[in-house]
Order: sequence, then structure tokens, then C-alpha cells
Amino acid sequence: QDAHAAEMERTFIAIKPDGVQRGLISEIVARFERKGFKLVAIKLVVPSKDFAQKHYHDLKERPFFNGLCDFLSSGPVLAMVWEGEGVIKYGRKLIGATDPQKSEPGTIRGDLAVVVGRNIIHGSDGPETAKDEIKLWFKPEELNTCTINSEKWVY
Ligand code: FUP
Repeated sequence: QDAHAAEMERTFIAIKPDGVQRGLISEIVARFERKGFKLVAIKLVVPSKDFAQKHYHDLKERPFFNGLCDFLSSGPVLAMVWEGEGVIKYGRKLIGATDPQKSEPGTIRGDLAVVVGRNIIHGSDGPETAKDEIKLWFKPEELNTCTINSEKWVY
């Protein structure tokens, strides 16, 4: 069981300033928690613009990059690491399509957001990004390594 847990997949999930300001933290955290994913790290931070640019470096050529980085650094962000089998891909499924006009009802963005520039949540899009983003946002000692009691009932 422990060896299994040690190799478990992890993803970086962040509730952006719009989600925090709108009081959607508990609603969003609940969806990941109820699914059976495990919360490994969580903190509320106001990223600097420079940090936001690092987080979104893949998008630096896009026309919305500057506005996006201003937005991400405009207030508290709830940064989290979630763990579980298939959590990277399934986390994206819970989140829904980038543009909330196209996200299905039942997804976080589909249920709770209206426009792409205020789509309330970020989730890593693959294993490499997940690794990089977790490293950017968290120190190794901030990641919890305890097993939770419920795990033997999920796996
Ligand atoms: P996602 O992985 O779903 O967050 O989507 P992207 O990495 O493609 O985009 C990152 C963020 O850029 C989105 F969450 C919102 C913003 N964005 C825009 O503002 N306009 C666009 O046309 C596309 C993305």
C-alpha cells in the first residue's frame, strides 16, 4: 500500500483570484475530495507578476499573455497539489474545457464560470507540466507524505 502511494500520480491545481473572490474554494475543493483524490498540499498566495509569467511561460507568445499574468497576480490564488490514480487527466475532466462557454454542465467551469478570461481554475495539462508546476509553486517539504485512512477504501 505504501509503495503504491509513493508512486501515485500528482497534479497542480489552482483556484485563480476570481474563484477565490467569488467564494468558490469549498465548492471546488469538495469536488476533488469527494471523487477520492487526496490533498497533498494547499496554500493561499498572491503571486507576483513575474511569478505568474513563469507559471504561464508556455503562453508567452499569445496575445492574452500579459492580461492573463496581470489577472493571476491580482489577488489570492489557492495553490494545491492533488494525488491519485489518473488525477492529471481526470482533474482536467472535472475542470472542463478552457472556455466556459464550451465546458459541459457538471464540470467546474461549466457550472461556475462564463468567460475564458475568468475561468476560475487551473490544472496541469500533462505529467511534465504537473511536475514543473508543483516544483514552481511548492517546496518539497510542503508536500504531505502521510497516508489517509480512506485510501484503502478508494483503491
Ligand atoms: P487551460 O489549460 O484549460 O487553463 O488552458 P490554456 O493553458 O490554453 O490557457 C490558460 C489560460 O489562458 C486560460 F485558463 C485562460 C487564458 N486564455 C485566455 O484568456 N484566452 C484564450 O483564448 C485562451 C486562454
